[in-house]
Amino acid sequence: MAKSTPPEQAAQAAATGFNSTDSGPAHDPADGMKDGEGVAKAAAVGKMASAMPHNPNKQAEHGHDNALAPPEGATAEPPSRDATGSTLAEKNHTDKYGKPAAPGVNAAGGSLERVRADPEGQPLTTNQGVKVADNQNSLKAGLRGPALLKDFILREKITHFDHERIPERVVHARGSGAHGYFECYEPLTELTRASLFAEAGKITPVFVRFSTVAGERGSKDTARDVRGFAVKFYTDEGNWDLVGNNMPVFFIQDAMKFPDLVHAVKPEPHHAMPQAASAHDTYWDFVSLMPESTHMLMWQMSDRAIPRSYRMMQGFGVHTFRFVNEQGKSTFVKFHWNPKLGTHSLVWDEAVKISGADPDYNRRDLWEAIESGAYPEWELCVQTFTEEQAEAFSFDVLDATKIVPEELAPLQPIGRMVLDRNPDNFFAETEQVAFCAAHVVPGIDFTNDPLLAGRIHSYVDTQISRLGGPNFHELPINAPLAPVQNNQRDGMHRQAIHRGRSSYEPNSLGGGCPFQAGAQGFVSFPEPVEQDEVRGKPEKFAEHYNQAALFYNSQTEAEQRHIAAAFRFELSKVTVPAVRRRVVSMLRNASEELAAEVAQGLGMELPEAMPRALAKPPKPEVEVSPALSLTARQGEAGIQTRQVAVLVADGVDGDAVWDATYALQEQGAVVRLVGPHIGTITPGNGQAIDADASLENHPGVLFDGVIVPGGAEAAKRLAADPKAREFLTDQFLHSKTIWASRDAEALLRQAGITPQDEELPGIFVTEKSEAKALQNFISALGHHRHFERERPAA
Ligand code: HDE
Repeated sequence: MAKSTPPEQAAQAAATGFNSTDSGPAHDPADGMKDGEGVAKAAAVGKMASAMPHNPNKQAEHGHDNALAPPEGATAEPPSRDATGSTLAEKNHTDKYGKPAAPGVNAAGGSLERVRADPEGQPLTTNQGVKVADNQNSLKAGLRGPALLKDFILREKITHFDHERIPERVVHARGSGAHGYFECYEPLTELTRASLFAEAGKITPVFVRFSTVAGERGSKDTARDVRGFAVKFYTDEGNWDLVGNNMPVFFIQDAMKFPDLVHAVKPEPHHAMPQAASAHDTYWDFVSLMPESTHMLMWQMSDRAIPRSYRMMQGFGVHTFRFVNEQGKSTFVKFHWNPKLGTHSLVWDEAVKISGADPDYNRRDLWEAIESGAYPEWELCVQTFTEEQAEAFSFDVLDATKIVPEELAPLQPIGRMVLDRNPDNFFAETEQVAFCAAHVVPGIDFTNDPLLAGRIHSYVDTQISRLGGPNFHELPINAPLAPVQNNQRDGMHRQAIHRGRSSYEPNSLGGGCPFQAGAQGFVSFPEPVEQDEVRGKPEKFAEHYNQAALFYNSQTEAEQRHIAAAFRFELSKVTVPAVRRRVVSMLRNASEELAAEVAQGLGMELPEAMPRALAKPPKPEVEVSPALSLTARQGEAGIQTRQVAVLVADGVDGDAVWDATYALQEQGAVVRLVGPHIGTITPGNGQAIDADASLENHPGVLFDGVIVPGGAEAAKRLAADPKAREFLTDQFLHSKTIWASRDAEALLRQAGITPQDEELPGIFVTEKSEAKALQNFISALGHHRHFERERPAA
């Protein structure tokens, strides 16, 4: 018969065994044993582990009802802090290892404050904190002697420099970002349990990155391209990334085709040309074999693809998502961002010239607007509809090449986003930010859109190679404000130092923590699925042209003209005529008028219409939707942040210069005094003018409007300057607002502006610079463009 261990012997065993990191005694030490902290810790661990004689949640892991309402994980109160710690020695501290962990806190996350670095008043050091005495010279054997290998300071500096670059994004490599906040208008609790929509006035911090898609990191901003519009919401229930574009549809319907699309649009593999442009063979070859892209091509060939400013473009979530409320009820939702400044674009000739004059045009615009306090703002709107409504639509809401016209589901504004803070450091914030279509929060869920499915995988995967490992979520810009606690461990560049020895769940040695959150956590919407496993598309996906026609037919004449010109330009760059023919044959199914115009512009016969994938397309519910035109949103901000040039040269009417400048500035416009050179200009009256831009460094394409004030002498000088002529010609051809003094008549004529043109909208030529003329200029500038005067060839 086995004898039980006498108490003294047990105490003795405990005194040795409980301090061992290997095997231990058969019995928990008794409470209150005086054999040191190791024994006390062992007593506490034993007590905590005994509180979980089995996993009490096992039964609740089964069955449908439990799946919808998972139980909270089991925990046991630790009898002391030591019970869950990694080490008893944590109570010792130095400046480096600091104080013990605060219970429940992961200090690797949270606000960016914890990592800001400011060198004010500080000497230069190495990465090891050693002060550097001389930052000018490498260490040499004698002043003219060889450099020495032991120069650890030089080697550290150069080695770090050698590794400064990281891979650029596979797509959307070129981008610009800003911080800001989202403010909820009203509680949306009937629709969603997402905490950021729970209360009126609730503020959620955001980081936004706008981008082009095809170009490399250093490519121009004004390429004809889709723009990324990615928003990271740091909600109190975790990060939600709404990774959208400035166009509401996409080229393809299934993630399987994404690498093909991107290979086709990127520079061609043999000679790596063209940069940041879709105007080449492989792109048009691919899209013309993929007629589902027709709708997106209409958007991409429209002025939407050359936005005047990131601040003046819409954003779209593209896919249909789900809102899920507290009761688990789901509603389909589409997300739209509408800019307060309205939707405005460049024209193609202007975009091409800007790419030379200022390749950072959109980046600069965003930065300067925020620095000047003119914070860009968007309203977040949703379209919501039920599963039954969706089934009745003539198109499939899981098809990312289709919109839900606003006529079928109106926009409901639910909040606003303001960008009010530029990043401190482009690399640390804008470059390292990692958006991910899989980042959703409780209350927002996916649908079965097969394009979205691929995205849910792709984003995390790509960050692993771009940001060098699986811990990119710990980079300060990516770390959520909501606490992060899990059992993921290790990997490259780990920041968090995890206390305790359990890194698995369930556990009793960490008191059960971190425990599964149960119903308060993310519960996936239980969409019923019972079908054959197949590779294929639903029938409705086969209709490719109804919405391409809807888009084209909803545009103004000028917008339609621009679409035709864009197709003409892009296809003129295609070197294989068969590819051109194929595109035009595809366009015939969307708009005979457009196809004919493009064919004519390319000097080719109209080919047969492309055979349709769906012989008898359904009749669309909506054939014209005014909301699809850029003109539907003029904005509420008048001339705010619009760039106006006042041309100055020696002899200019100084009073007129300042009257115009002050009046425009008062209304929020940005005025630049543009001279033949920067620096001092001597006006005909008043004090000297300091020109802050020159005709050379700021050509006309960079401005939304121009004023040529009076002063015969100045007008003569400008008329003699080819750059001033080109300035006015571009302003005129790009349908911008021009106000010139009669003194500048010769300049106007040389710029191709005839006496008849002076009667056209947006052109003012006056004898004097009187206040009324200024008011006319300002109100015309508020219209942004005067396409009525556009010459068809422009
Ligand atoms: Fe992306 N996309 N994408 N995309 N996307 C990336 O992720 C991908 C798609 C979008 O500012 C990549 O971090 C797949 C649609 C934006 O950092 C990559 C598919 C929409 C950004 C990726 C799509 C987008 C990206 C490259 C089809 C609009 C830039 C670098 C299945 C709703 C985010 C990165 C930023 C970036 C994959 C299609 C928007 C490779 C597989 C549709 C705004 O993961």
